[in-house]
Amino acid sequence: DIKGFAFDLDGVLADTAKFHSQAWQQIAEELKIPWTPELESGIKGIDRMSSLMLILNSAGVADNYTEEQKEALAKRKNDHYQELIGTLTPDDVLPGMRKFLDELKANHLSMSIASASKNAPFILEKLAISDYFVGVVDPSKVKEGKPAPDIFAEAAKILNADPTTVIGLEDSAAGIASINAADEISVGIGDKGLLHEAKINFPSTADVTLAKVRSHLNW
Ligand code: B16
Ligand code: MG
Repeated sequence: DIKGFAFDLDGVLADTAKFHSQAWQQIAEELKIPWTPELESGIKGIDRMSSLMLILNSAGVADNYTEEQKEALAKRKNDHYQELIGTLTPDDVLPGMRKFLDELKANHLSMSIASASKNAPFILEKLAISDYFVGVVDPSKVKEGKPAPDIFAEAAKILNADPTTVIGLEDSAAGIASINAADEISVGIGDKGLLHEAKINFPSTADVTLAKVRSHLNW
């Protein structure tokens, strides 16, 4: 039986993936690094410093920067990102998701947040959805980020549920890998080609309903 749901945040509940992308693109432009579709999808789900390394490595220039310079670039990206997410309102919950949260709540299914983002609590506040969740994984307290299982494993602990009874929702390939490695049931939202390792796929957040999840799982 299913006991609860672990939600990714960026790209699943909030339309913040575009802000991460925008803030990183500005850094890439300054560094004269071309922005590619691989970077666009590659930064999804992975932590801040890993995102910077992915961008620098795409141009083979990671060794040109000292640790201090990398820290400064990551901080500058985050400052810009925080300006962008400061504009979020409750209307920025992705289509269908508030309704889905209400459905889960009405069915007494508990929910937690499994985001790689240190900005997650702030975003939940801005969207006015903090109260749906029993807890938020603190990504600075887990050993390894996505695609490692740690973040989703911790999300199941917060739900006080066996991982096999937890459904994880994700928009990134790294996140689906994390859910599968944690032995949870993976739901991919977005490009099926990119998220082919998910157990269930939905083209967009607007397509996700409890009834459809139930029927896919014969639950
Ligand atoms: P921050 P998620 C992830 O959030 C984003 O997808 C990823 O692009 C970002 O680098 C990461 O959070 C860290 O975010 O810089 O705010 O700590 O998709 O796991 O909710
Ligand atoms: Mg995401």
